[in-house]
Amino acid sequence: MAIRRALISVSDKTGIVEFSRELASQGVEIISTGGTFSLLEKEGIPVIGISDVTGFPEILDGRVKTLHPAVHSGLLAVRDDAEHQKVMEELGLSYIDLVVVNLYPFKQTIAKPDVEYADAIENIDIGGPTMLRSAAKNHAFVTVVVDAADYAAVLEEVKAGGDTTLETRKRLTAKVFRHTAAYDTLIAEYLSKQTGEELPESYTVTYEKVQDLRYGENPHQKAAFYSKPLASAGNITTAEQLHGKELSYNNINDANAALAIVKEFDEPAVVAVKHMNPCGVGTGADIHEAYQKAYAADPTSIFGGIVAANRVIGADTAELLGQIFLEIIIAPDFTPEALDILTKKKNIRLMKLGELSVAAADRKPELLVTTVDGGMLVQESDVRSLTEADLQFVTDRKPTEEELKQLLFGWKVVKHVKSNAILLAKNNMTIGVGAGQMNRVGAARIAIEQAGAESAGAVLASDAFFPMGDTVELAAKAGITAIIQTGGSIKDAESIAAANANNIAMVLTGVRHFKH
Ligand code: 93A
Repeated sequence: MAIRRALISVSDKTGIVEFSRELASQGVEIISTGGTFSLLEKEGIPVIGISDVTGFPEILDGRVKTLHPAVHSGLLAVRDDAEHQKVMEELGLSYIDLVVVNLYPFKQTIAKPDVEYADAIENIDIGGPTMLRSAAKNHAFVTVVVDAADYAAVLEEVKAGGDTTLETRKRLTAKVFRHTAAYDTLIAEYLSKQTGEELPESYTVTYEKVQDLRYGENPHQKAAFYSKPLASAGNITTAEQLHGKELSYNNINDANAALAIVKEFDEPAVVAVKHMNPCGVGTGADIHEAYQKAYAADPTSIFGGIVAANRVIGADTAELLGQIFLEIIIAPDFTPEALDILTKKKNIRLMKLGELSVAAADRKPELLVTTVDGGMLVQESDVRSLTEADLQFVTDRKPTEEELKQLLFGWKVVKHVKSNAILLAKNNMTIGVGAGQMNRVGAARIAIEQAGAESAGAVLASDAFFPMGDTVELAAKAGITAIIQTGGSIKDAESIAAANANNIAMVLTGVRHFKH
């Protein structure tokens, strides 16, 4: 078989003139719709108007152009079926062997900040997907192209043999259904948002590939990076890279973890992350002070880490940041002087986040997806924040004002530490982080050991309740003066008694922050 007739109807006209000209020169007859027809005709390419095929005008503002049996029988007829051949002949219908369609720009339309609902609706393509589906279903005979990136390969095959190979048509068909599925999913997601039907009740979200990654967590694992089409600003998916090598899988994951922590704070804050856990977090009167604390928290682990800040980075902080090896610095922005300093370092990646306009307490949960073999788990992200009013004071001694401040600081960070998590804080910085242990007292040991002499007078935060009094005893020995924990264990009384015996002020949150 050979490709004799093509129907070309594209919204995105990139590359279409060259492709059509080449097809025409191969003797392919071209049929086209309104805008595409005008363009091809203007360029001197022989082209037949769709109305000449359907015997019907393009009507209703173009809503009905190609939705006609003359088009769809031309696409769907089984070429080697005698009955089909007979019907086509009797009704004077012609075969269409190639369809080149890309759809109304629904995504680009809803991405406009001031998009009108009616405009979004008008950009739901009906005729385009219908043609794509007809052609794709009949790929035994028909070639269907939805992506300009495939023009060259199709042309090459047509030039070589007059037709595409079945293998190519199968590949293009799968692509069509991926494309129309994503197109419809985006419409569903947009409409669900308009009616307030939020995820995860109706899981329809589709992701778009941002890029293939060099590899995954390890070099032998293939990987790619996807983003949600309606992702809000201020995320790793929307951040702009100003300098440095391409981000790796681990970079993206770690930067995302660092951002989640820094967004907990409305005051200037800096977070250093290593392997998804915070190794140093500090807040201060300005970002410079916050960075000095995040660094001092653990000057060893920050090396090769990822630093996130919630304020613009200036020259003074850039000087300090430039003194150690960091994989990434991500911040709302960098001053020109800071950029001058940091771009001198070849191996650092600089990411501009844009303004973090949402206050920590007002953040809406995002959707978290974890796959399991054969399925997936979907949950809201943990954006619960806490104020003093939520706390239950359970010991003889109430925390001092300073202890309370440090307890709330520690609580914001411990939420982001892999469970079981114990974190020590003092002077608005983390001084010891025990992450990912199978028992709580083990996590406490790690945090206390890391803090060393600093643990005297520090506070302790635990991501969940204490099943025993042993962690409290350990804390008391290290000189810790206040503890924040979930509460609700049957052994609460034991922990509270241990705290009272050691003059420790303990507060319960009633909220748990497991992170497994
Ligand atoms: O309005 S439609 O849903 N109805 C149709 O019958 C139809 N036929 C093609 N949209 C339709 N198209 C779309 O028009 C194509 O998918 C393509 O995106 C666009 C090309 O229009 P024009 O050639 O007029 O620029």
